[in-house]
Amino acid sequence: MTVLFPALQATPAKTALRFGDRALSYTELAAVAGSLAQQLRPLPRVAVWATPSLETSVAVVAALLAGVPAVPLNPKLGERELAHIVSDSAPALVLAEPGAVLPAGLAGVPRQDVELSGNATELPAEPHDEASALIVYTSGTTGPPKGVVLPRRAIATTLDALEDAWQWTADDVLVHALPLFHVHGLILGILGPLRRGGSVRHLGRFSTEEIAKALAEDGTMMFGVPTMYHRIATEVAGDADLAAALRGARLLVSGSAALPVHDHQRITAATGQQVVERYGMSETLMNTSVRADGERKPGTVGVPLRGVELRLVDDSGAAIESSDGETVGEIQVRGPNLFTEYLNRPDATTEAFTSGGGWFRTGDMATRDADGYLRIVGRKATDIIKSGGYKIGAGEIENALLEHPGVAEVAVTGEPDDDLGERIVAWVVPSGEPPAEQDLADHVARLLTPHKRPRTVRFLDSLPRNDMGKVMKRALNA
Ligand code: MCA
Ligand code: AMP
Repeated sequence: MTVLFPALQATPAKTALRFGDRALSYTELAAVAGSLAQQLRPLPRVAVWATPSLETSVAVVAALLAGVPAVPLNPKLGERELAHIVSDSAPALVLAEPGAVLPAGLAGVPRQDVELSGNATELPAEPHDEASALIVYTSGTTGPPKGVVLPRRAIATTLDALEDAWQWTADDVLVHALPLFHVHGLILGILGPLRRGGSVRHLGRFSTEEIAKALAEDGTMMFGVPTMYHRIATEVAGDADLAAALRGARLLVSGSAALPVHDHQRITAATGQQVVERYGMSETLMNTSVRADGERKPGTVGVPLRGVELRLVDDSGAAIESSDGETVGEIQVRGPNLFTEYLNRPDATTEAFTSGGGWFRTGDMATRDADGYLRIVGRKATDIIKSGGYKIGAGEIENALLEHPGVAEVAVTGEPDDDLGERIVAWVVPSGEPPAEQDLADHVARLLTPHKRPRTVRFLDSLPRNDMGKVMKRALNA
C-alpha cells in the first residue's frame, strides 16, 4: 500500500497550499482533510465542484485519504455535459466551497460544504494501490466525454517519475493557474507538490503579472499550457520584471499541447530559460519529458519517463525500430502510469488497447531521434481539437450545434491559432436566415462548456461530401 502523501503524516512546518492570501500548512491540511476523510469513508464516490480554491484541494485530498473515488467537475460545465457526467458517475454527494452557487443540474445530488475547520489527529489507513482515486472526464472524437478511471498506483507512479525527471523536491514552490478538473492542474499541479512535501501557489486565474510576482517572491517552478507560455513569450521582451522573475525560476514546464518553437525561442532570448516540455494524456498520465538534467531540445517532448514503455508503430501495427528523427509512427504506451478503464464503457476501454500486448494507443503521431527524444508531429484523428490545452471532440460540438434551430448542417474543425494552438471553427449550413455567430457560441457554451464554443463561424450553402456522403473536412480547411 502506497502512502500517497507522506508529508501529511510528517507535517513539515511549512505551507502546503496557497491560493491568493489564503493558505494551509501541512499540519492544517492534515487536520482538515483528515477529518473530512473520516466523513467520506462510507461513500462509494463523490463529485468535487472544482473551483480554483483551497476547498477543492482539500476535498480531493480528503477523498484520496478516504479511498473514495472523486470526480472533479468543471464549474463552467453546461447543462448537457453536466447531466451526462452526473448520470454516468452517480456521485453520492458533491463537495463544494461554501457560498458556491451550484447549477440546477446538481439539484439531485446532496451537497456538502468543505469547511476548513476539521481537527483530525490521525489519518485513515489508505486503500490498496489499484483502488480508483479519480475519475477525470475527457473528450473523444464522437459522443459525450468519457470518465477516465485513474488508480492510486498511476498517480503515485507518474508523480515519482516526474520527481526523477525534474529533480522535483520538497524545496520547490510550484506556481500555476491551471484549472483543477484535469490531470495537468489537479494531479501534477496540486497532488504533485503535496506528494513531494513541497508547496503550491495557485494564482486563481492566469495573468503574466501574477506569474511574475509569484516567481519573484518564492516560486521555483511554473507549470502552464502553451497558451500561457505564448502570452508570456509575447510580453517578456518588453517586461523587465517578468523576464527577471522567469530567469530566477528553477524550472519552467509546458504541457497539454505543443509549445511552438518560436515561443520557446522568444522566452529563451529574453530570460535564458529553456522551457521543458512533457507529454501526457488523461488516460496515461505522463509519458515523456525533457529532463531537468538532460539536453533541452525545443520542439521535442523528451524521452520516456521512468517505468514507461513506449513504442512507435506504423500503419500495419508493426513497431518502428529506427530512431532516425524522421519516420513517423503512432505513440503506444504501457506501464504503471496507465488508467484502469473508461467508466461504464468496456467497449471503449477494449478499443483503446492493442489486442496483442495491451499497448494503449495514444493516437498521437511522432518521430524519435537517435537520443530517444520524441517529436510529436500530429494526431491520427482529425476530429480531436486541442484549444487552450483543452481536448475537444468535433463530434460533440456538431451534435450540440445541430440542436440549434438555425443550423441545418454543420462540420467542426480546428484551425491553427497563435494564442490557443487551435481554434474551433464551425462550418454551418443555415436552415434559413443565418443565426448570429455569438448566438451559436453561447448555445455551445450553455450546453457543453465555454471552452468548446466556436471562435469562428463560416456559413456555407452546402458541405463538401464524398460519394459516401461523409463530410470532407480536409477540403473545408483547405
Ligand atoms: C467566453 N466566456 C463565456 C462565453 N464566452 N462564458 C459563457 N458563454 C460564452 N459564450 C468566458 C470563459 O468561460 C472565460 O471565463 C472567459 O470568458 C474567457 O474565455 P476563454 O477565451 O476561453 O479563456 P482564455 O482566457 O482564452 O483562457 C486561456 C487559458 C485557458 C487560461 C489558457 O484555456 C486554460 O486555462 N487552459 C488550461 C487547459 C488545461 O488545463 N488543460 C489540461 C487538460 P473565465 O475567464 O472566467 O474562465 S490536458 C491534460 O490534463 C493532459 C494530461 C496534459 O498533458 O496536461
Ligand atoms: P487530454 O486528453 O486532455 O489529457 O490531452 C492529451 C493530449 O494532449 C495528448 O494525446 C496530446 O495530443 C496532447 N499533448 C499533451 N502534452 C503535449 C505536448 N507536450 N506536446 C504536444 N501534445 C501534447
